[in-house]
Amino acid sequence: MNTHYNADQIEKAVQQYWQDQQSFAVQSDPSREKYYCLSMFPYPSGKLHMGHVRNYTIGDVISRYQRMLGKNVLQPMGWDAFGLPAENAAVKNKTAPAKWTHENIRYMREQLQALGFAYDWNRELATCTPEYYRWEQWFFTRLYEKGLVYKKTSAVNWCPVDETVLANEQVIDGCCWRCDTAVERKEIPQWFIRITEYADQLLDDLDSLDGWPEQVKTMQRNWIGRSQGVEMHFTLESAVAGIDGFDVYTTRPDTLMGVTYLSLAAEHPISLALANDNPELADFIKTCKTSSVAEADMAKMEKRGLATGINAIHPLTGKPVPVWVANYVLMDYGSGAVMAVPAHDQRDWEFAHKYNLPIKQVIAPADGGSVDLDKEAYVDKGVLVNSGEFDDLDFNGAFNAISGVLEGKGAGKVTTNYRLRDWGVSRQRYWGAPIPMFNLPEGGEIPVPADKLPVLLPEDVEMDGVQSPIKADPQWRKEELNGKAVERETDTFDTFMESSWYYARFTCPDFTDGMLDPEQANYWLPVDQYVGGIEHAILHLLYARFFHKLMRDEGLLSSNEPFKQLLCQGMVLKDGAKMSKSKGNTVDPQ
Ligand code: ANZ
Repeated sequence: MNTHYNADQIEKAVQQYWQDQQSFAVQSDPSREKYYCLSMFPYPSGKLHMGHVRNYTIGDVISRYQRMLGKNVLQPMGWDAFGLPAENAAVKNKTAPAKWTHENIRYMREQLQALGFAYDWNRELATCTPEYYRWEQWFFTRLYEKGLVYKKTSAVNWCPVDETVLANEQVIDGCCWRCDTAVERKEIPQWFIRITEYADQLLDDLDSLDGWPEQVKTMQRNWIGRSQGVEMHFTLESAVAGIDGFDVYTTRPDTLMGVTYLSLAAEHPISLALANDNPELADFIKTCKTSSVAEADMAKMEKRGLATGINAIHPLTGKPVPVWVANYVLMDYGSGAVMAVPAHDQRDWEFAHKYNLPIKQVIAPADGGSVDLDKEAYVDKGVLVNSGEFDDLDFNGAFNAISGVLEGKGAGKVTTNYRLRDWGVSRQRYWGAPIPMFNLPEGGEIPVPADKLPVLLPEDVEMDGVQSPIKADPQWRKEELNGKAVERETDTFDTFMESSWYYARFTCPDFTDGMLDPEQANYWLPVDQYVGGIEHAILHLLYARFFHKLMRDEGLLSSNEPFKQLLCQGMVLKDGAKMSKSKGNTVDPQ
């Protein structure tokens, strides 16, 4: 007998045996207890790195353990195959993104096989294949028919020199990565899915996920950000272009007596109307547009504003309050306008200092302590002062009393608001699933009928590095419907679309009669153990939970949540930084 473990010989032989015996191929079997173990599938970037190896080893150990307990264990593997890196690599290496992607898949599959993971390779799928994305397209048209999909103009990063839309990661210090031109904000029509319709369910069902880390649930709760507040109406002293007033949304109605000015978003209809005969304001609105839409940039940008010269009437005191336009007010949150309380909101405090606006304290610490408003805003809840009949009330008392008075006057109502925005799924990139919509010559659009699906993405293309090949080709968009000329949508889906339902498709990857085979889906789902990186704690997991509920409501499966247990592995670091292909610091297991 050999005294040394000869990995090359032994592992090859054993792996060959597993392959011949189909050791890890599984079938649903209602007489046996099932166990579905899933590790997040990789983006086929070229080669595996040690981060993958760690992640997949954890999932493999769990799967083998459950198998030894006698369970019917499903452990599949596949490829999250659409995305921007393929386009960049294609330009650099003068090849087509499809070819590059398939070559990477071939290489990485060999690596995974050499590692000997117990996958059911018969279920392998790649999201860039029409067999996969056709069902995503079909599902989108179903959502459209249910009113869960809509089109809206929304801001993108725009490079005026390349005349192209840039992804957030293509904006470097506010400039285009390719030509270094300052990036502008541009409003273009884009498709959205109404995830906000499911906000309450997505929030409430977190309570049922006992097998999830508390930290991840907290991150999801904060991202959804349900808040109780008051929407109240401020009437303008004199109407602007027929608009007689506007609503503000506040979570702090207790501070209403401390309002010293009001702020509108640059894109607010009143701001736009006023700009028509106010060139200074028109200029200011324009500069607000030339900043990137990335959330991180929004948070740290300098607060700037401009007085409009008009006043609104305070709903309780009847006194005039000046109206400003400010760059830190977001048009798509609440109502795009805020009541500014510089004594108790830090952003308003900074703004008021900069522009010499009055700061009026209306909240004092409940314990009788003092506050120093020359240093910063006092943002905690406390008891009311300088607020007339409301003095001495605490937060809850004041919330109820003030919202009650406003409701009585018809000037406000208690509302629930979410930080969560609807999901913008349009991308102006090539390497993604085409959005299955026909644009009509007379305006408007209709979903691509089921018998014309899939809308195929051409794979044999040349990338010029600027325009998406399907946007550059006027022929591609041409199509006929019932003898009428229509145009195909040339935008593609956000790649989070594909990764939102792959776990379910693994239960029936070859099913051709529908997106899912409910029998298979209901046997295997939910996933018993999901393993992956903490960097997906918010978006991927939220979108997958959302898709699960959408598929449930379409009658494709019957559970409420996709992942029973969640294990977030730590991140494999190299010299203190995350090991990833994009950082160029990977260690290849080879
Ligand atoms: C007055 C006030 C006083 C506020 C105070 C806070 C503290 P959350 O909790 O995240 O929902 N706000 C409302 N709409 C906005 C918009 N479109 N852009 C920027 N800010 C906006 O935040 C709600 C608070 O965010 C609201 O409550 C409003 O400021 C601000 F001492 O109103 B507050």
